[in-house]
Amino acid sequence: MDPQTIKLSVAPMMDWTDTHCRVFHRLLAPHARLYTEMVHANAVIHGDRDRLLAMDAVEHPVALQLGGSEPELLAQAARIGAEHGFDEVNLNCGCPSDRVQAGRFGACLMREPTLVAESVAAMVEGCDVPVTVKCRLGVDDDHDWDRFAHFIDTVAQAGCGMFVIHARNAWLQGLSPKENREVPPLRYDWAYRLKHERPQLQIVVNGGIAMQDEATAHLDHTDGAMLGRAAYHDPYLLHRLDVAWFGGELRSRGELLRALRPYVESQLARGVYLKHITRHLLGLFAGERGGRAFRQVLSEGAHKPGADWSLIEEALAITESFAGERVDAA
Ligand code: FMN
Repeated sequence: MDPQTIKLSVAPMMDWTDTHCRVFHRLLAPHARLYTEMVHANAVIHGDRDRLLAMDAVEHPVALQLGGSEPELLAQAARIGAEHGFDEVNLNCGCPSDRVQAGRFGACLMREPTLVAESVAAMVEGCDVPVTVKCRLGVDDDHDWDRFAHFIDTVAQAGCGMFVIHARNAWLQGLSPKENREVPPLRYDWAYRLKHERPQLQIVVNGGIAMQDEATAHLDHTDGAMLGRAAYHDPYLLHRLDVAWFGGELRSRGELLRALRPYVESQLARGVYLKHITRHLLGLFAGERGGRAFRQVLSEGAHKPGADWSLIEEALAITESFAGERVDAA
């Protein structure tokens, strides 16, 4: 995979990284790799593809994340995803929720390297885009480097050249998915060691990255940094990172948001409710003066019938009423 396109990425997040969110993130970060929410292979095959695989042409490079553990189904879903235009298909081996465990996919697959390797081999065979894996370091209290490395090597041999490492364990018992993103300690050094010992693999590190300097420091040891919650709650961080790493002019929040207008209006014309788009914009002024009012105007107004672009202008006007917006990389 082109190393430039994996330096910065936005994590797959259920209920969050839908197509509207990704179009917004693309505007902020023209060079980032974007990921869909996880879609189960069965849903891709039998479900409403127009909805589940909805994607706008501006989103590229964009990866479809699949859940599942049946090689044939995954292969079929990967083929459908690639034919739909996704640039990468990623297999979820990191999600710890009970629902996912019952279906025998997500993080519990870290205990089944052979099955993951068979799945990856089938997906590689079934589609013509790169197949990648997003995983944890291990499950429960399993902190065995050799077991982790064995998982990676087994899956790499099956044709996976890039791994996104959410650098903590998943605890399959006793923690909610939310706690599983916070409680198990982060071990970035495992992702670094993987890259150091297996330089032929592309390694993207993920988990708890919330500051520009921190994200930049990861590039000394890995091929890329993937941001999840911080990108969603403070999307301007994506813009700052994109400009810092790839060059270009830092644009103001207002300018960036106004560039979304043609998209918003085309979606409204198609019958999409404004609230489905504005819910992803709420954090744009996080930490800025007027940020709370911006959030409030958008979240309250977008639910009203007939809400349109003028609501976004109204929210922007509040932020602009505060003396001159800061665009420096604070
Ligand atoms: N990880 C996945 O691999 N697939 C998902 O569908 C997925 N859904 C998520 C939904 C939410 C709301 C959040 C907050 C996280 C989700 N994750 C999912 C985990 C993120 O991709 C990421 O690995 C995790 O949040 C750690 O990164 P962060 O600390 O930068 O947020």
